[in-house]
Amino acid sequence: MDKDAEANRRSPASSEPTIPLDDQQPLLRDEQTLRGRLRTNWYRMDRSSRLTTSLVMLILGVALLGRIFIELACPDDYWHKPHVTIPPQVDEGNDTKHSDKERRDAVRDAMRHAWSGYHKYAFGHDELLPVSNKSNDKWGGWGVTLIDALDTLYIMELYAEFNQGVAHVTEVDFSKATPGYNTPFFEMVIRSLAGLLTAYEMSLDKRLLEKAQQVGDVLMPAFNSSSGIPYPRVDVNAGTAVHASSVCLAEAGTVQLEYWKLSDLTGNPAYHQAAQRVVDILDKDEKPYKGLYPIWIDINSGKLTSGQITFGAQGDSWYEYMLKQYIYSGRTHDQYRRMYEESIDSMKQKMVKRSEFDDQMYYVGDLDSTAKKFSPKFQHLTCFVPGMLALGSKTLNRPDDLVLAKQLTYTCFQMYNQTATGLGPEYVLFRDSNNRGLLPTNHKDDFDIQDLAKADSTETSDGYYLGYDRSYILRPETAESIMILYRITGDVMYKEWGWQIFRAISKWTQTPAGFSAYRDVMSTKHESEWSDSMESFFLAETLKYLYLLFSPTDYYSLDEYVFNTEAHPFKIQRSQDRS
Ligand code: DMJ
Repeated sequence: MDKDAEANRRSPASSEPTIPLDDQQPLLRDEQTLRGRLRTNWYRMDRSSRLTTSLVMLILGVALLGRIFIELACPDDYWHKPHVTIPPQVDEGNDTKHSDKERRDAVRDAMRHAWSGYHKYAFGHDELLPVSNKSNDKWGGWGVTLIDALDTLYIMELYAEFNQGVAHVTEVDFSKATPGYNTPFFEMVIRSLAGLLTAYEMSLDKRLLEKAQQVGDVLMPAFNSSSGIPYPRVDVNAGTAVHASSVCLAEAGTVQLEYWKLSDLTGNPAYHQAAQRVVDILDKDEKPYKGLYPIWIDINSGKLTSGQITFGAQGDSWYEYMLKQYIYSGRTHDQYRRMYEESIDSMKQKMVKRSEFDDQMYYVGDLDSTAKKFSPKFQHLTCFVPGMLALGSKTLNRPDDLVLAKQLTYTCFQMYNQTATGLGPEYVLFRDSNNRGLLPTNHKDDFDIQDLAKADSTETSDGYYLGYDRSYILRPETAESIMILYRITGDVMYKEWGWQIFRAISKWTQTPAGFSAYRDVMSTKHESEWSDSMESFFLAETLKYLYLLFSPTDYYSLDEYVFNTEAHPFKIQRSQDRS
């Protein structure tokens, strides 16, 4: 290029730079490509425009590199910070991005929501009816939801709500119940007595211990039978037990931890002695199989009757308490260890089966020792078993039990995972290879429900087994096992399972006032499936276990606390506490 041409190109007099013909030809050819066009524009700019453009490009480049660096180096949720707390009603879909803290806060918000609905519409009554915004007193009117929720509020650091509850409960006169109402002994021990004991152990508010003792005392007449086996109901106003000829295993054998703790805290051994007598009687009783106890007990004779054996309704927590009393005793009371190990060995031998359709899926069925029949029914209630096995495996060094615990937790999770709502049904029936069907499917016609109902009713006569029940009543057992499995194995998969379950609960059961039991886990009809019931164990157990799942593992550690069957954490006895 000659000097004149160069001068022309830079001429300030010209608005359009003039380009010599010689130079134009190759540039015109280049302009057919993007690079060419850019180069053309670049040469058309004056020096200061080129400088500004370079500077802008440099800044953009640095910003881009910075973003790439942060994407690679920072956690997934970086761009969402600062994050507001997720409302309890969360969106559908896969979500593995929330941190433990966000998940814990979401569970805490759910607790706050349930409590505030209860506070607004049902305060002091037994239960909130979360759809009609009314209340009931179906447990005698002591305010069981309030008592059951106290330690959950404390654990979640909802102290204002805890204090509201304490202020009320210290005014309740537990020597009275709704006139004509017969108070269920076991339910009020595991919910009310235990709830007051743990609220006391946490807050050290002496008024709570006084109230716990009052509840323990008004229920003690239950033990006044000729054998010492408790009656199932007490007439609190009359101060006597209600006469009955039989009681079920779980009701008689799941009051021991609570009365033992009451003895420890009051210094009065009579409570523990009365409860321990039941264990001694049943330990000596004849059983159809070593370690397996039929679910009915004759109150007069103290003998086990019937042949029905289950780790589900009416049997479940009896087995749980063998292990938990052993743990509570600081692993010193060997009777419980022996009884627990006998039970688990026989359960594994006679009641655990593997699905014929999915070889990863194991379950615990029911047994009728008289008819020598196995029922392939797996109850939601039985989903406490994997948590128990994992805890027992750690406590008693039984590694095989942990393997089974993982397999059963998988099945319990699948009971949720395979439904239309992601909620778990009351029970499922496993079918044999002639009759396909395993878990509830989206299509009712996949298997013959009439057949199932018939098969069930031939196995029992007490009317308990009603065939196929698809409801989810906000039960805790799967969340409980998932929390324990996470704490014992450290496998984060369990946190994802728990979060999935929590999201399903939020999505389908949350009402404007609380959370409601859901009639059919296969139906996505939402509100029309709400059955207007919120059991106190949802606040005492389900939300507590989920909260602990997302908390550090030393928060209410399994080494320091043993949870009663209603998830009330009792401090384990230290050697100096033992008499
Ligand atoms: C709770 O009241 C207790 O866990 C009890 O042992 C049986 N199940 C309910 C909740 O499902």
